[in-house]
Amino acid sequence: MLQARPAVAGALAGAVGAGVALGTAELLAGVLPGIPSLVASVGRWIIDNQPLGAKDVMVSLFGTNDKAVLELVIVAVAFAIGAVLGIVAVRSFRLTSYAFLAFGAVGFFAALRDPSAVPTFAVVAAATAVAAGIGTVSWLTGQGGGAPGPTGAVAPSWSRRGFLARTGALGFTALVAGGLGRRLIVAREETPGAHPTIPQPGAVVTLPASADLAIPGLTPIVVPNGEFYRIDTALIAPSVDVASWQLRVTGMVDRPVTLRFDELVALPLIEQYVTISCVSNEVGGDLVGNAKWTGVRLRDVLRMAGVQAGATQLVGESVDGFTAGMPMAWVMDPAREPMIAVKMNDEALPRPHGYPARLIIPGLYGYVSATKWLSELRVTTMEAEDGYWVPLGWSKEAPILTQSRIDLPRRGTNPRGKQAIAGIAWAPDRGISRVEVQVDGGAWQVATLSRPISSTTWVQWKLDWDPAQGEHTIVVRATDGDGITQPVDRTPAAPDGARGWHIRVTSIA
Ligand SMILES: Nc1nc2c(c(=O)[nH]1)N[C@H]1C(S)=C(S)[C@@H](COP(=O)(O)O)O[C@H]1N2
Ligand SMILES: [Mo]
Repeated sequence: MLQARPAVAGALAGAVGAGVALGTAELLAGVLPGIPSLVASVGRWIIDNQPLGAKDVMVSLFGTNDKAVLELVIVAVAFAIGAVLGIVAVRSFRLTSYAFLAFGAVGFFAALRDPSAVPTFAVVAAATAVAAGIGTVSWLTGQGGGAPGPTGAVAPSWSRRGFLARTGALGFTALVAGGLGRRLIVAREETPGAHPTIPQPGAVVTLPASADLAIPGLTPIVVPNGEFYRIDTALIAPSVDVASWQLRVTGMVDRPVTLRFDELVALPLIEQYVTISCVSNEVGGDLVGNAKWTGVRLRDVLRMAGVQAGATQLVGESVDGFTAGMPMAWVMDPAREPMIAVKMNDEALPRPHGYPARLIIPGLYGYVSATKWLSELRVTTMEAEDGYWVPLGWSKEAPILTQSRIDLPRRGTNPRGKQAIAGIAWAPDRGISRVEVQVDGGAWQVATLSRPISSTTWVQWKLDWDPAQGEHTIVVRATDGDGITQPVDRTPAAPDGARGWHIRVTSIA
């Protein structure tokens, strides 16, 4: 095989070598917590250095699968580079070895940016992965090991079938190792973090009766943690150790403060329902959710440090370097209660949602407020610093815009008979005062609202409907607590949130 088609065989061997290297790295990352996934580390590096508008393109093409696609592309590129290196190996094995080493180094340095990485572990993981990759290419091509033949090459005397069988077996093993490693990583992400006992909050909030219209198929008023939308730049949620976690308050303060987790939750605890939304949520989209958050008052912590006059911005930084910046005036406005949340719907914050502590600021989009895996509160000025997404073209200030969404009837075809047109509407923290529905261009009809939990949360709305057979067009618009109705004209999500009425075309059978 190798003698007959050296380029094809080399390419196969190289691609499998790259696969073995990645599979080894992923498995090690799955088994040992201090070792970050090389693929995810490289992905994160790409995300942090993305060109303007790249995220919008990815999200518009792949929705919330954008990160999975990014990782697949990284793996595919690694295979392609491996194939080229395999061809090179047949001529110069040394060059291929150096190239593998170089890629191992790139992976290692990318991994070091992960705050949970233990550098010595990461070195060992990268070295093991590189060695496994080089060893694979060496074995499959017969280069680099054993006594060099007269031409400097000792191609194995395997038959074509023998070569393909070995290549296939190694490739398969690499796939299994990589898949297993990824499963272990995801399992770790889903394992709830330990919590030192959190005292009961002083005042407990309960759902008012009729807060939920309880219509089958309609989004529930409180979204369970497992179904809550997730958006962040982390390919794998940081696994923070609560025992060594600290929150620092720095910048324009009288006394910088550092709090351990037990010190944080020793402060008075409060609960509130708050609807949070992603600025990337298109009209009709599902990047929005409502949960009960338990935590401490952000202003209590800021008061411990003493915010100095002239401070106009608060930046929340996460353990993995993400930042969200918000106006200090928004945080200090007594009309709302910004919080450092440690629980979500009565459970410890799930790792994907920011364990052990995150910010929840009523009324602001997530990217300018809701820092997960919170590690630092920086008191500064608006001019001094931009949060993560601002240089990428998103607004520096971004209150959540009023939105309404139709959940029922569903897209496509629906059965005839009496049913509800229903959905949700939100305008935190102005509240929703009215929702109107228009069917087939008729008069606007006022929908029934669920009893609002508070002005920081969304409401459900419904309108009874007994449709005739055929196609129908339904439009919804909401009016917020200030009496301002959503504008009809659609705008894209960038730079400060999507505007426009949600329209659903449905066909009744
Ligand atoms: N550390 C960190 N916090 C973050 C983000 C992030 O990328 N990293 N993304 C923000 C954005 S854009 C949104 S919309 C919310 C989403 O919170 P959720 O995933 O709990 O729904 O988290 C915010 N907090
Ligand atoms: Mo977001």
